[in-house]
Amino acid sequence: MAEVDASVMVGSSHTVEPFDVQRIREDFPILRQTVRDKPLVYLDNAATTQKPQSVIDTLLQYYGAQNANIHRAVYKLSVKATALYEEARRKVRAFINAGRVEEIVFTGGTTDAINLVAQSYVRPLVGPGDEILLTELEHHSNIVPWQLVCEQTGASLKVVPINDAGEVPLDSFCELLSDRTKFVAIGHVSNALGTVNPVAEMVAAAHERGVRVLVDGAQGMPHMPVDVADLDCDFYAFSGHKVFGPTGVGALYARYELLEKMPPYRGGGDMIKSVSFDRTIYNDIPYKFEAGTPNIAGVIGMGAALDYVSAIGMQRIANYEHELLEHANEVFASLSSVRVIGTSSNKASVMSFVIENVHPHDVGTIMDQHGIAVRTGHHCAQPVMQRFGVPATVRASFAFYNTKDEIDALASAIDEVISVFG
Ligand code: C6P
Repeated sequence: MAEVDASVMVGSSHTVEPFDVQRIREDFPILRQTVRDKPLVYLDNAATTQKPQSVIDTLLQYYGAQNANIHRAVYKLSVKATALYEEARRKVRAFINAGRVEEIVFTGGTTDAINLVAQSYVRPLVGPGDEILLTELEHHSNIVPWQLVCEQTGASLKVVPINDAGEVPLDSFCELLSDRTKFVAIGHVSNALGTVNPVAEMVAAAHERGVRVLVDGAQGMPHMPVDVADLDCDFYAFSGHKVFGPTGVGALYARYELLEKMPPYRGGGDMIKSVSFDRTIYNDIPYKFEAGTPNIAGVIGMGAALDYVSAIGMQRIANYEHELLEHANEVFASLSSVRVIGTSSNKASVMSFVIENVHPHDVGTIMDQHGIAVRTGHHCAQPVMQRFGVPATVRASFAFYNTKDEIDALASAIDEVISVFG
């Protein structure tokens, strides 16, 4: 199993070691490959992140030596698999500083977690005349579940507009909070633009009116320390695959007292204490919300991923990524015909851009010729594209294993695009 450099193992607040990105890259086997005889430059981290060897080894170890169903049997293998699964829950709790382990529900990812809250908490809460408040920055996963609730209940959506920098001004948010607002759902970090929302302030403003808040943390978790106690949010949703773990798994943090009162979202095995045709008694939280055999390997692998980034230190990751973003800002400033979309001063490491008279998909194809992986399209955030009057952008999203050289390679490829189409 690849080990993290001893200098990296030191906690973020104690270390004086420089961020050794070359050493860190060695932990990610996929980064060693070439694409069209060029080194892979993977800049699509907002879509999904690559996996360190320790996560890959954890999955191999699980399927090779530990696989059994959980919570169901007394034999040794099942007891072991159950222990590993529950250990991962404790890791998630500690990672986001939730108060209790019962507040962590494993889900299929962010989308699944948001749908759980929409159907189990918000649907019974709202009716005609009530409003659910979102922002114009949201990913479709934090829009469509609320539209479904509105169709089901007669409630309506209110949307806080973004400004030209791609930010949600706090005063605009506060203006739209009203007596009709029954729930708020906001993204921590925009996947399309990288904007970091002032989530703690937004939560505080909503709480002043007694309104509960869900934070879509899909893009927050990979880039910065997340402390749900500091944010004071009521729900926080994230995906394992965006934090260097497996796909198809994630978690929902929800306040204990809310989870206790919420009805189950799905019925099936493991979410019950007893079943008869007359009466079913549901299991305790969080199991009440984990019907059926879960993604056991995925959960355990996600725990290994959180161990990996914790060993580096989330604050060190945030600092290094900020350096990358500053470098990208400098490099992009010298590129003609490029319009960066999303220019907030508080951004995670995302560069979304368009090149004059060139369709983003053509840009993506030329990038691919250089071994550079970027996402082109609407990024599942069509309202953001509509706001800026573009059908699509090119999005380069950086992780802590990316380098300034890779950003320079991106800039050279952009230069080539401009000369080819110019
Ligand atoms: N964004 C992107 O390329 P899932 O698919 O459930 O793991 O995550 C959904 C999701 C929810 N919220 C935000 C802010 C997101 O960025 C995403 C996933 C990917 O930007 C795939 S569309």
